[in-house]
Amino acid sequence: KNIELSYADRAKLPNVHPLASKLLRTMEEKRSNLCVSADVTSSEELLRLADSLGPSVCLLKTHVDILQDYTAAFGQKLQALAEKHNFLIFEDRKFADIGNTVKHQYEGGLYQISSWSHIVNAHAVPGPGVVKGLSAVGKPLGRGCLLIAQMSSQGSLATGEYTQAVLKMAEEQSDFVIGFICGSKITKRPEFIHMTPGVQLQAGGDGLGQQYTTPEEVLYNRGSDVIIVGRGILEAPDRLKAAELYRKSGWESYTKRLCR
Ligand code: S5P
Repeated sequence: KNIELSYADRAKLPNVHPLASKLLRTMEEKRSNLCVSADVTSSEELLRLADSLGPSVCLLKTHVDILQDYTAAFGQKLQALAEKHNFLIFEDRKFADIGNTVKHQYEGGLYQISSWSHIVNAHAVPGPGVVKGLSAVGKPLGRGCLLIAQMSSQGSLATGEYTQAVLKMAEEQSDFVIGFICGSKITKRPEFIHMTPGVQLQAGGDGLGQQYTTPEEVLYNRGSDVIIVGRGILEAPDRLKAAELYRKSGWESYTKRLCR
């Protein structure tokens, strides 16, 4: 009666993107649907964080443009840690311009994001050209993209018909789009991966519009696949202990969903 596929089953689907497949396999192997949002401003600290939390996560999310001390070696160092601990890197750049501009922003500039980040994300506001531009750079490198279908912040305009249009855009470029940033599952197509930010062990907010829901609510009730957790872990007295708490909570919610 249960038609819910496991991460491992989904990794083997004939039409799954190779990078999505890799992520799903990693999630199964590490029993982790946790993406840590490493929102710190020192690259040394970020790299230490990646080394210590690496074993607990399937994915590590960065905001490279908040680093005070970025150097060109950063990408290589983070990649080495990703290999050491078997996680993927997701630069949360939220591209949102015409294809030609995002192509340059993705490949060039100071950060050369495409050279070190397996996954990036984009707003769908500009139309399909934003994905075409990113794809021109990322596809030959085996990279993948998430489209922002919904946001966790209060008053977000990404709802309803907009979310549906994002889904359609993803379906039309599924050779590069591997999933979504969203609050809940938006498509039954099991090849797409749903990732949800705004997660803490206790529901609430941050005073600047962020809204938090729990791992269980996100993974069990709302059918998402990956929880993205920043301050819930970063502001904990013991970050590793907190990360393991989120990993276990996330994994339990997922296995409970499979047995439903
Ligand atoms: O809708 C969104 C999309 C993203 S990618 N809401 C979000 O909060 N994010 C990102 O997730 C945000 O930029 C931040 O890096 C992280 C959430 O961090 P936290 O500290 O609130 O858990």
